[in-house]
Amino acid sequence: MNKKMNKINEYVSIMAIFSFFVVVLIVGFIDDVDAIKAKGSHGYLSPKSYGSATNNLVCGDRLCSAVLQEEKADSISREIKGLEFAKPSETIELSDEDFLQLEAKPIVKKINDDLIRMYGFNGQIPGPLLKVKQGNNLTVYFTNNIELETTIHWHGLRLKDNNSDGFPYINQEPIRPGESFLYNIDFPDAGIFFYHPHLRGDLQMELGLYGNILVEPSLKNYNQVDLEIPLILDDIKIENGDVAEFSKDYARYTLMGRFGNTMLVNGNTEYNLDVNEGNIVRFYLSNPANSRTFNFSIEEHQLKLVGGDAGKYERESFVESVILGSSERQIIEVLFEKPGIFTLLHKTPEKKYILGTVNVSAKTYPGGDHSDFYKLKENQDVIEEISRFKKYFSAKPDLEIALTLESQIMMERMGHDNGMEMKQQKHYIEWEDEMPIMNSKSTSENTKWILRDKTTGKENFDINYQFKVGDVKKIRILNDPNSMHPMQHPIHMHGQRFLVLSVDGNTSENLVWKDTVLVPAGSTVDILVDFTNTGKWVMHCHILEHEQAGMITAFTVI
Ligand SMILES: [Cu+2]
Repeated sequence: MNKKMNKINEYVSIMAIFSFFVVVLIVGFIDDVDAIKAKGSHGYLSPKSYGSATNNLVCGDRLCSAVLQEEKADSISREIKGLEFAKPSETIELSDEDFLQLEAKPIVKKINDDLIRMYGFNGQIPGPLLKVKQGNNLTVYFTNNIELETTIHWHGLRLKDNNSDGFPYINQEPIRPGESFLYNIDFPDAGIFFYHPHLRGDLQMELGLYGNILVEPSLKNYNQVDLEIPLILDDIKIENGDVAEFSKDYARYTLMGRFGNTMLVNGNTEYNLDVNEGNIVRFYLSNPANSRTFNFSIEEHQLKLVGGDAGKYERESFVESVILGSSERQIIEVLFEKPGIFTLLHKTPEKKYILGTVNVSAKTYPGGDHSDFYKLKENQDVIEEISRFKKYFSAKPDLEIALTLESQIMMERMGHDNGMEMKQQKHYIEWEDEMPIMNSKSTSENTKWILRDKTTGKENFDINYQFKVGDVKKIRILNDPNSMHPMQHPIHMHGQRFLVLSVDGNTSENLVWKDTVLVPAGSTVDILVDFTNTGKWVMHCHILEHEQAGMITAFTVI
């Protein structure tokens, strides 16, 4: 009898332990379901829902479990002890079929008087300038040695290999700390492009992970110049001697984006370029700032605008300044005719920022004849290529997309004292953070930026457009003037190219192939997309906090 009771007791104990594990498993499953639901509601995978712990895998020189444990803290490490100092950006000239190693790792950088923990590609901010030729191919062996998961996106490159485009879960799995990934990239278009992470870009790009790719045209049809200079215009938000706080779990400043308070040109607060009197310089401008739109000019100099995102304009023109929304590029040529020190400027209707200087030395030897500089060229190759698309220019839009916002905190604060901030200044472009208090309280959890298909009413990742290679589609983008906070959105499309046909009904007279269009607040923009590359791609706002707060969709090209 006792024996039997013992058996029963043993059985009950085993069942109790078994039931306990079943409950644990079910709770775990519910957590996963919540994570999946969270994905759906935001339309974008929050870092919370990314992979779970791994046992004894080694990440770099530590156990992955230790790395993941560290990641559980809400904020990211700010430790600078033992880190190398950021090196200046080097130029790497590459040939066809070359192999390149890139590594992302923590470094320390001095910005004004502050030593700041940042990230760099190959220890550099900006990352190395990759110089390649149009039509070439490159293999990149990338190693992630930062403490967060990451990926690399090759911004503006119409890649043949969709798996190398870098969008997490669509093109590849996130690269965990200590892991590596092989990218296969090619360069069908000439121009200035850049590479950057596509996972928590708001955090990783702010901390220095970006670099330029200069693709030289296969036909030497650029103007003769004395110097070629890439200028990367950025800003960083510094508070109390460090970069303004990040959460590891969600993006902050999601209403207006993270506006910086310190301007950087090629990573420097005091950029200077030395040239000689009579030099012509071709500047390749790009803007990897989280949110800021730049209006770039050079004191006392005209800018010859020659190229945009993905190549040359149909016609060269002289302009006083060029505007670059986040992630846009512009190529300009400047003749420095007289000696002196001239400032590089970012001018808004209300403010003037000095970004750096150009020091022009007096000529000590007879220079060349630069009278050609004032002759503006028409690029027949570009005009002819674009003329093939003319028949679509006046067609009705194939798709209409509205850009708008749902914000809990703006709803809550209407009528409260912070309503003072909501004076509804309707600017075409928001040059500064106009509502800093509300912006600082906004996160990707309480803000939802929306990209909505007007026909189906579907939003963000629920849209799922389908196209075929060879399709040419007119897309009308309407930036809702009545949203809770109308502001500009730089809309970027992966893997394809487009023409900006018109803004508010005003037809563009001088076209250039692009991958990003700045849609001002309240404006309607028509773009004509040339679908050339197969795969699953994304289209999103390049204000990185807007992207994190949902303003992104995917489309498939077969
Ligand atoms: Cu946006």
